[in-house]
Amino acid sequence: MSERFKNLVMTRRGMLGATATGAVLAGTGIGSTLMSAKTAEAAGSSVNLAPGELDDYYGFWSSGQSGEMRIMGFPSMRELMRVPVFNRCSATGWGQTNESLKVLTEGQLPETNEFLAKRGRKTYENGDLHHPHMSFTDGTYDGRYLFMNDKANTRVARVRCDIMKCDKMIEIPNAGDIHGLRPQKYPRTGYVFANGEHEIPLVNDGSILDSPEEYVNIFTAIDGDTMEISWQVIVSGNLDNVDADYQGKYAFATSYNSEMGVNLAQMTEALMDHVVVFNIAEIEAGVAAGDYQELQGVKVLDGRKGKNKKYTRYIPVPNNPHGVNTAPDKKHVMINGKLSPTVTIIDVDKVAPLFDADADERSCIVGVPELGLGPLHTAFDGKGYAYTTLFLDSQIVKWDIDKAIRAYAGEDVNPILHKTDVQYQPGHNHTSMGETLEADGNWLVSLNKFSKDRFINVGPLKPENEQLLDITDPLMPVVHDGPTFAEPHDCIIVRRDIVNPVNIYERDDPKWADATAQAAADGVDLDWGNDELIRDGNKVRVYMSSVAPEFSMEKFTVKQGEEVTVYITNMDDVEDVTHGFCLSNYGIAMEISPQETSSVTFTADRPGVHWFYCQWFCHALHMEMRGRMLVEPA
Ligand code: CUK
Ligand code: CUA
Ligand code: CA
Repeated sequence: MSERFKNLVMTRRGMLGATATGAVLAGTGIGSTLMSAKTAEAAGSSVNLAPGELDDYYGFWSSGQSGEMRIMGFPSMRELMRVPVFNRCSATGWGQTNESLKVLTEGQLPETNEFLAKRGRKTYENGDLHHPHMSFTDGTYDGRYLFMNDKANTRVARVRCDIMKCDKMIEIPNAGDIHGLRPQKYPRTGYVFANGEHEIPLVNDGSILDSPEEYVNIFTAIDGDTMEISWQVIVSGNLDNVDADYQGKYAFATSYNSEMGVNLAQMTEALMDHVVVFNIAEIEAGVAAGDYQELQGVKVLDGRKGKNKKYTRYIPVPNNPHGVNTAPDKKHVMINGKLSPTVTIIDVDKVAPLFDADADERSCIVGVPELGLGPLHTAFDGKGYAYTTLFLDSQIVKWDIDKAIRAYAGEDVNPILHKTDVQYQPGHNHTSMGETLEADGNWLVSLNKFSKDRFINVGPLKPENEQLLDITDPLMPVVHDGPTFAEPHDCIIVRRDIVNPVNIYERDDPKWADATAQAAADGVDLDWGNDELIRDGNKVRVYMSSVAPEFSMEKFTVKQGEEVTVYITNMDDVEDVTHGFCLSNYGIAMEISPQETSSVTFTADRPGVHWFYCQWFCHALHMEMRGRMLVEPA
């Protein structure tokens, strides 16, 4: 693009942005059209990276009902990778390889295994991934793991940041549909907190429907290192979102259904719902003292209202609240009001007294700024400002935390600094490093639920729209629109020096430990890539390797009805030379990245010659990289 044309485009974009926010600007007295155009241009230079330029941040994106996690380059908003987690993946074989099936099934509940087996399946085939969050050490990201929830099938998964693959997944017993998820920020993760959103009978055996008083919701603490459940707490009301403090003392969870209603009218009946505060030290003491019942192998404590004030407290807030966000000032927790146009500010230092017998639960509230319609989530810049999404107003509102607190104390100050229109109906927003002590105040992304007219029409199903705002500018101009497929809810933006994935697998990666052990038992050393076909009763194990552009085996023969496992080791130790194994008309395909071993098991029930070919373009002779499986009829 020529300089002249670039300036023209930028100026026009800046002008449009200024027009869109014109009404809001008029009220604040900040800025002008000229200033907006100028900053959009300046910001544009770092958003629109030139070919070959690298991003400053990694973005880790949820994909909602697509079930995968996505890696974005940020701020360019280029989608870099899709990491299959709760979904199936045709490219990588996630959900099909033995290595992925182990991850997907080892944490499944016995009753789930039984239920799925009746449908001829080993694991769920869908997921709904809402909240990806990185492990913390001392209040900031440490680059070890990413944790994420599956609302659809009540699961929590972990992704290893060194290889960017899911290595653990557990189904949470007793709870109904995990929604909110956040790791402990201090001293480290530690616990991963997970909210059961949908209330169910405590023993959900089909004998109870219309006795909602026997329904419960469950808060779960998972050990992020082992991915085992540490404890659960029964609560009153449901649980929506959660966040942890920077002291390592509490977790805070919103409840929009404190009514324990089972339909819309009942769930929105009360003007006040609540935030549940979990006292981690007291809960740990309760576990140590044996104050729990054991349900499906988990220690479950009773933290319902009025039952045991040591474990939980219930802070009344308006009204069907949604997001919970702890500010990097280490002190304030924002509760986003959703049906109330307010955010409720909790002071963490005022929470301890709530656990005294007759304390007023609202005494920890130090501000309730009225921000606009439909506040859902709040992000931070580390400079004392907060940025809240207004779903109904389709705006991001920037406000001053200190002024909001002073206004609540009676001073005549307006905490609202600016509102930027977004297109349209934002859910989560997120700032660069914004949920850590290293919040840097550079960028904000608004994850908008509707794109409407922002892109050329693709039919009745529209993409969502993610917009990038430059928050170094007081006018917060929108500097980029990006369509995404169903349906990122949440994301985190992590400085790139924190994330250091490998380029090539280490041969002793635990991912394929089972394959290594089986090979050793069969006298095969996978590291040397030797070919072998082992017949073991009705089972056949085929070991081969790949070096571009050839599989080490040109052909192999099995009999109809035999259970065949193909193990392939990619002997290439060259960066970016991934091979695949696709077995035609068998519905089988998998990824084998440099120095990786992958395996897949299937029944050879279809006679004939079946080509297997490499489906990852790896070499000038990639098309020739193929071999034959002969299945002899029984
Ligand atoms: S939730 Cu979707 S907009 Cu699942 Cu974090 Cu708020
Ligand atoms: Cu190997 Cu394509
Ligand atoms: Ca409610």
